[in-house]
Amino acid sequence: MSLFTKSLFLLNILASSTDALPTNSIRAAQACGNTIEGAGTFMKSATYTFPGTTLPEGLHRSPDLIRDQDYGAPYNHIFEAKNVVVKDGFLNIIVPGGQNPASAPNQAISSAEVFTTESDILYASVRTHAIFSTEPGTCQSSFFYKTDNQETDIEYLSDPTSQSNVDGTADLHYTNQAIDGGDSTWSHKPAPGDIGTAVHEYRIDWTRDFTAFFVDGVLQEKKTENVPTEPGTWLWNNWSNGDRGWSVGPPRGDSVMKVQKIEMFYNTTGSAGSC
Ligand SMILES: *[C@@H]1O[C@H](CO)[C@@H](O)[C@H](O)[C@H]1NC(C)=O
Ligand SMILES: CC(=O)N[C@H]1CO[C@H](CO)[C@@H](O)[C@@H]1O
Repeated sequence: MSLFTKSLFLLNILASSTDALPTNSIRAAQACGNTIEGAGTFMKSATYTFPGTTLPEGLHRSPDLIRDQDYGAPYNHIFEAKNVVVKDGFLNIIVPGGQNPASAPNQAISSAEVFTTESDILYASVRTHAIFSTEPGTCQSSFFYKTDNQETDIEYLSDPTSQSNVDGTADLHYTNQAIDGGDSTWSHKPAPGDIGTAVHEYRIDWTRDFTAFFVDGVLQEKKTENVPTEPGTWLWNNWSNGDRGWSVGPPRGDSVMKVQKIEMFYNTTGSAGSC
């Protein structure tokens, strides 16, 4: 997928507006749908928590080998089921430390990804309550994906020396990938100081007109360009391919993205008549 679009981000940094958006208050359990202030009404919802040791129904582990080397990265990466572990109330999305990808099968860094069974999401408000790993050398994210040209992301680049962390600190990156092969709409902001120890809520609101990115209900960015228009899937992942322009890595120690809860309010192409 669009790794090297991302490496090119440095070349086309775009300023983005930060218009005030109302809060994250939700009028739930109405006759029909849930209304999110500023975003509109969503007909469907799902809440995922992680008691026990199995993934809740509705979420799956990805099995894919991603051939980043085709685009010039030092290594490939592979999403492996063993790196998705439900334990102690968290969904752990792991890139194991101490890997030697040069001698690994396919020169791939073992990584992890979870995706929704629902593959027909068209506009949503998705809130991920998580602790990100500050172990340098991965990209950890919550994102919507249909194709490389229909994608919106919140991503944490844990290595402060990534060329995309242009201010030298590990930032949160907010992106709508380019819908037309042109420039993506990308910006980044400082992450919470305790991103590696405390649960925060990372949220994307996606409507026909904009994407808006929030941390703990506070608007970080709102983007009206390159807003995806096609239905697709929501995903959470953690990966590394050694690219100094983006993920850097592989991480020395274990990188564990810990998700405590996911709340999704969304429409699908067919949800209009669902109540
Ligand atoms: C979701 O679907 C409902 C029913 O069609 C519609 O009224 C609403 O505007 C949609 N929400 C968004 C954010 O597009
Ligand atoms: C949000 C994000 O960066 N997601 C990436 C996860 O990994 C896939 C496969 O490498 C990329 O295509 C996504 O862009």
